[in-house]
Amino acid sequence: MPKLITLPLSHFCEKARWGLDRAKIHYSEARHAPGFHVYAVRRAGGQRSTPILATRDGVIVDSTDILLWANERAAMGRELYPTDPSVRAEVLALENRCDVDLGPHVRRVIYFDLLPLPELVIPMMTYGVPRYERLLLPLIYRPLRKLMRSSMRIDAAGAKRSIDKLMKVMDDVSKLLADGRPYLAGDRFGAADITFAALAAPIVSAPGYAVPLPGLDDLPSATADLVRRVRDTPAGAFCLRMYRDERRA
Ligand SMILES: N[C@@H](CCC(=O)N[C@@H](CS)C(=O)NCC(=O)O)C(=O)O
Repeated sequence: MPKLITLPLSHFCEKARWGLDRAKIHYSEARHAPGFHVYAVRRAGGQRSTPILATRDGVIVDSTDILLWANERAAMGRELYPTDPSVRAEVLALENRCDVDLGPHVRRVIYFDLLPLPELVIPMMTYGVPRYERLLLPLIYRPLRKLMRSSMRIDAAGAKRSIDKLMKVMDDVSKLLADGRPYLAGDRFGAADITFAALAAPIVSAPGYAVPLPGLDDLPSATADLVRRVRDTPAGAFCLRMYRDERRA
């Protein structure tokens, strides 16, 4: 059975997980706490980034490649990409745009706001991981946080720039949706919707995400204001609708 190695809070991992679930692929998931994930990823043949999917065909080390792999093996009617070449190109372009211009910026903003709050973030980082990782993470949290801040350039100026970047994607997706289309590309739910919704989920605190995300009352007030602002856009509402209607479908 293919094995998906993930970080519980990672939205790129959620994208891969959603794609596999949607395609009705049987797989197992191994969740690891940050830091500990490196050993699991290396053991499975990856470098350090998650998600990775270990399969009989080899190791797949990128969320888009995992979705393409799942598409080839999808149950009938559960394909993630359209067959029409022009719609497929549209889906891939949207997916790439979200991977580059949305995912990393959502992550930076969320970590900038939440890394100072270990009591909020550690339970999310350790949701579903092996017990010893859950027990050890608090002990390594401070140096880990320092490393995360420097490797992802998480600072006030970066977070501010990332808010602008992610709001630009929200604006563009809202414009796409303005013609009343039910899905982002083509007439069926698929990879573009999964990618956008999974990568936006942490910034709208979407119910139904891989780990329970904080409610508005549990977030620092500036973060809660941003979540409200994003939820109020058509794109934010679309993300919530995809979680409500399609995540478990
Ligand atoms: N382009 C990659 C991005 C994956 C990515 O950024 N993964 C992050 C989590 S959101 C990660 O594993 N970071 C930990 C690390 O690199 O050690 C994909 O689509 O799979």
